[in-house]
Formats: sequence, C-alpha cells, structure tokens
Amino acid sequence: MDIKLAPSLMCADLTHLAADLEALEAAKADYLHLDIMDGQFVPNFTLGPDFLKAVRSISSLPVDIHLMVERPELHLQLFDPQPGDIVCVHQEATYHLQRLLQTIRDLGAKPAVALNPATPIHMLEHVLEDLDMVLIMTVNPGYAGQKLVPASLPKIRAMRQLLDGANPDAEIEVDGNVSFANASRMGEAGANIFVGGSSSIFHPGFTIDEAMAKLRGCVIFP
Ligand code: S6P
Ligand code: MG
Repeated sequence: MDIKLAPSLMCADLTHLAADLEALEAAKADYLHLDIMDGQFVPNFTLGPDFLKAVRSISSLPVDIHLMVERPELHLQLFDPQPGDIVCVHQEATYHLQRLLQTIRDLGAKPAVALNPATPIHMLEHVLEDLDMVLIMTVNPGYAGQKLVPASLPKIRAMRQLLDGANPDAEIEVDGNVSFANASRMGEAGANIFVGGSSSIFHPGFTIDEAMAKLRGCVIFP
C-alpha cells in the first residue's frame, strides 16, 4: 500500500500560509489535513469553511477534512467535498454512521471514519465495506503537541487485520504525535497515511522540505 503524507495545516505558519502550501506542494504532500473543531466534540476551535475556501483557491492538492464535530451530517455541505477529497467523521459523533458514509460517497468524496483512542475497532465491524479509510487517533483529539497513547499501536495492527478480511483496499491513517520515530512504529503496525504536525512536518528546526523527506524515509516498510 502506498505511503501518503498529510500535513496538518493547523500546525502550519498561518501568517505565511501561501509559502507553506507552496513548500508542501513542492515536497509532494498527498493531502492537506484540515482539522475542524466545534468546541463540543473536542474542547477547542481551529479551522473552518472559509479557511478551506482560501486553501482551495491557492492549492490544487486534495484535502483530508477531519471533522471533530458533533453531528457532522449537519455541516457536511459547508465544506463542499470534491472528488478525491477525504471526508472523515468520528464514529462517536453521529447516530447514523452508515447513512453518513453513503452521503459522503454520493457527494463524490472518499468516506472515512475516525476512532478516538478509547473507541474499540469493532464499532466499525458493520461498515467496513462502506469506508475508504479509517483514522486511528493516536492522541485524544483537540490539540496539537500531545503525547502518543501507546495502546494505539496494537490497535492499528488489529484494525489492519480486520480491514484485510473485509475491505483490503481501505487505508489506515494515523493522527497525533506522528513523530519521526513514532511514524516508523505506526507504519510497521499497518498505517499508511501519516498526519504530520508539530512532531514532524512542522517541527521547528527543519524546513518543510527536509521534514517531509525525513518522514517519508522513516515510514519505508522494513
Ligand atoms: C488534533 C488534530 C491533529 C493535530 C495533529 C498535530 O486533534 O486532529 O490533526 O493537528 O495531531 O500533530 P502533533 O504532531 O502536534 O501531534
Ligand atoms: Mg486531525
């Protein structure tokens, strides 16, 4: 499965966003990861639909919209999902997950589900064929700069096994403290899409170009 990098724009330099986007495109980012928070599902606010519009106006990269909001089905249209984009909703945040995944697919985007660290993978047992990607949260969502929850490593492995049985093309993304060292362990466990934030792609001390190359090097399968 291809390794893909999804830089987390909430960790970019928002005062020089155009320059960061240009560097990410030059370094061949696969997706731009956008964190959308509502102050309810997670105790924070970050980016929103106008930010996404601004990004789309200067970048042609597909976006990976991570909706950390209650009842995401009520807000989907605000983000105008495009073919090739990923739209990721939390299993914990909606009542009718299967219907929502179908709606995302009908809009032409790739349906994905995120699981908080405490949510068992078996919550997805009956929707495995309806999704293109599972996001295993490797920290509790809401903030950048947190530490890896160690139990998420065996969880990635178990999720990969479950998907291999029912939907082998479905990808696994990891988000939260994807440092260079952790990315390597996450890749070994079966993740192939890596959200890079303050621990890697936007790590102070590296240019975006250097950090992207280093991260890619860390996740080459052994
Ligand atoms: C957090 C959010 C993430 C963060 C990313 C930050 O709730 O979903 O996408 O932006 O995890 O990365 P780091 O390396 O600071 O943990
Ligand atoms: Mg995220």
